[in-house]
Amino acid sequence: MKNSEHFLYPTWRWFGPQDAVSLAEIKQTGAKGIVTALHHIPCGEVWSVTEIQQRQQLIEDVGLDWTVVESVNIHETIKRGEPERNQYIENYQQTLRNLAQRGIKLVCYNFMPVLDWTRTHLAFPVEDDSFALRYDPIALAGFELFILKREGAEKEYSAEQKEAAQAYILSLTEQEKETLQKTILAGLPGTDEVFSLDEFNEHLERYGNIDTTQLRENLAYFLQQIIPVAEEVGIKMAIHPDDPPFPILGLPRVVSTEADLRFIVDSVPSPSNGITFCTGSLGGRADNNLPGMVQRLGEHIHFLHLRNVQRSADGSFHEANHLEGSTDMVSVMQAVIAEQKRRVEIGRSGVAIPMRPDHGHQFLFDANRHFYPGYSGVGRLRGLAELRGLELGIRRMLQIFEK
Ligand code: CS2
Ligand code: MN
Repeated sequence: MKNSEHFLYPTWRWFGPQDAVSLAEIKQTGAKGIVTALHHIPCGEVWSVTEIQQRQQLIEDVGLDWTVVESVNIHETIKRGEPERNQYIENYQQTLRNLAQRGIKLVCYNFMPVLDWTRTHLAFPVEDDSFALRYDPIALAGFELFILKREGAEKEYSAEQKEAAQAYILSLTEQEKETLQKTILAGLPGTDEVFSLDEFNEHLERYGNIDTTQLRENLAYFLQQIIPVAEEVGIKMAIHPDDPPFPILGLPRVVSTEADLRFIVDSVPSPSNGITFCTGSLGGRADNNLPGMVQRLGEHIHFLHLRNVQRSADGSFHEANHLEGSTDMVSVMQAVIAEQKRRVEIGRSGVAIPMRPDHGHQFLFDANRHFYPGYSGVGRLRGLAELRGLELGIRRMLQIFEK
């Protein structure tokens, strides 16, 4: 095996032909693989072999490959455990079979109710005058209590928190309030759709009876139906953690901690039942020890999202540069390389784990184009370059497959 085959496989998320970064440009970033999905197909429908093949062809035409599907999204009826879920699970199984037929064998997904990742600010200026994504619990509480007016929310906050949230909302102009609402209620990555307050409230109502235990059961049910099919066709499933990694807006979360991830991999033990290790999402909690989690859960990691967050004492965090912030990226990378070494030693496949820089700041020329939040060009280019440099440096120091 050539040593280069041991390196992490550099990938880049691309949202399809309408993405502001073209495939030809991605080719120049150092990425070799593309992470994408058929974002135009409504959640829950089967992805046909023809559609998959067409998208794959676009990618292969420029000399890249479609390495990871992120994501085949999970229909809300599956998350809520409703009778209609069985049809949607069948569709999901069929999509997996169709992907496998085209040789696409790695599928990322998440199990967050209603919303994907959630932030309160999309253009938070950081020290170097670039812009980052930010999560501020006071702003979220302000939205929840005084704009959304979610029933029962007031019981979840202390008097002090309510006061701070109210003061925050009162300090905003009408336009700033609207921006906050739009930011929190943004739909799935790869769309510009935003839920209205009514739509969102309707979604929340449907989760009225679903607590953490129930959501976890619904995830286990999904895995029991999906993993055997994935295993049969050689697909590896990789669950993405919650972002932020704690319950928000009254919605339960079950993929936030080491114990959650352990429950998931143990619920249906299989090489096909794995993890997307997203340091940015998991890093939103101070009690997640990320290098330790890589050491202990390493064998289940099929896909890496590397990015950093800077947590503050008030519970807020913003996305820091990839090698800065609260997560010790050097230790994470060291733990990842140790896991790769272990795979080589036991003769296991999947050594070149696909890795992407996940989000990036808006830097330099990024202001000239419309990117989906977090998915800037220069910002991610910098992240990928830094991460690959870090990887090479650690390999050289430890003399692990570096030449
Ligand atoms: C992203 C994910 O925020 C992130 O870390 O990588 O939100 C991703 O868009 C999906 O949630 C994965 O299913
Ligand atoms: Mn991620």
